[in-house]
Amino acid sequence: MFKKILIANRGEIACRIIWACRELGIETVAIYSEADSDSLHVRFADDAVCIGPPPSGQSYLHIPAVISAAEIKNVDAIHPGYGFLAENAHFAEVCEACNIKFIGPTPAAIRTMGDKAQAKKAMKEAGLPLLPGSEGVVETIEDAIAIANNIGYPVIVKASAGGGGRGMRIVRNSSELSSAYQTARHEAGAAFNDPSVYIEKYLENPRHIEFQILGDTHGNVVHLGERECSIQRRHQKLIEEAPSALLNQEVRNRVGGLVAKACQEIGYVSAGTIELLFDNDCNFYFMEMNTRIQVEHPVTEMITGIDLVQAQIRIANGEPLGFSQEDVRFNGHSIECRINAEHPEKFTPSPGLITAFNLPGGPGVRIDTAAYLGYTVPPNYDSMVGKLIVHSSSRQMAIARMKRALDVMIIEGIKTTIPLHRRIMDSQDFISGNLSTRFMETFLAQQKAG
Ligand code: MV4
Repeated sequence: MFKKILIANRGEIACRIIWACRELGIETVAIYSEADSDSLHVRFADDAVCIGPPPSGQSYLHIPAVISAAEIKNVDAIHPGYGFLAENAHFAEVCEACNIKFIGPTPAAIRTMGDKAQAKKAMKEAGLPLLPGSEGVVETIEDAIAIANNIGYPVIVKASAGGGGRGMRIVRNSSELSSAYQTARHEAGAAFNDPSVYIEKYLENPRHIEFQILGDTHGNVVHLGERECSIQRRHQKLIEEAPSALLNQEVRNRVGGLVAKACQEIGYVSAGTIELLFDNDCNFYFMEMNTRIQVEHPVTEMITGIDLVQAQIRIANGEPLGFSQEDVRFNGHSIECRINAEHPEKFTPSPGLITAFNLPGGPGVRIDTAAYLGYTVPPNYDSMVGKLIVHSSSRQMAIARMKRALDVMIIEGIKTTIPLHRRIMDSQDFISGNLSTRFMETFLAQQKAG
């Protein structure tokens, strides 16, 4: 097994990876920016290296600084967490070239899935259904018009180098297509240095449901069921749960089996997520594949009992999964609320000093956070300060557990999403499982109307 791992991240996920390493008997090295010297990941790691000033481009994203820290501390492997360098194929290659194991998939898999048009082609060949749309990138406006007319409106234009909702344009009729196509290309070129876009049929009220998979270096792939991620705002997820209220065991086994087979076919290694859109009739379509551990991974851990971060580390070490699909059992229901330091109405960041702090506990409550009383949330990074995760026997009981946990959760001095989560737990649409990617839009409009 690895002796020492460098964690190329910060915040709650850096702490989460340290916990996994500690249980496996692996030494940890934290890296941190000058804004993070008081962070818990620095305190809890066995060793820590300051790698640069607060802006992430000069610290957590600065490959020479990260690799230098790894070389100086003589680590065997690097865990990238999520965000930052987690889906940077070049970084994974640099690790390999330096004889440091990158804890994640191959650079080739990261590169393919990072190009969303290419990812769709690969997954179509591997057997996953796609929405009607362009086969790959749309090179000219004439092609765009022909494709849109062929599949019918509404359509959506997406940046191939984008993902997660960045660089998308919904087009409701042919008169809007030309300008949407041009704007999307322009935005993609500016944001990703790649103007490539593709087109697909736009689904009005889909659910965003994603399947967790694990693949090892011996060709074994299993799925760990789905996460319902429809509750999002500005493409930022707010609440995730497992399982989805939409899927029964037959659909779960069928779709999960298809997804695992596709990942096995492409030779996928490590933890990965297949993002699907579902309509209410359980028709589903492949959208994107994420090649990292995700923020919402705990809800899957809670219902399967499988430690996903430890699994990533064992897989990177060349170990076989050690269990098969039949061994994976789904138990109860789990919900995660993302606690962000942000203004409740404007959803703008609210960094600053935490002046009062109380975390819930008790049966079935899990907190993944790097925040504490007296901690100052820096303005330089993502506004998520922690995650509240609950597990119980049923969805209804999980909601009750989340409510009682939120009731005693106190984070003061900064504005957080805690009050918003309390209100969502009381909403009739949430309670009845009536979810779609439009949920937050409807919910916020209802709140405004009183
Ligand atoms: C879609 C879609 C409907 N139809 N694609 C958003 C995140 C990114 N992964 C892709 N996303 C979507 N893709 C088709 N063909 C709906 C979404 C979507 C969304 C779109 C507009 C505004 C808010 C949204 C929230 C979630 C998902």
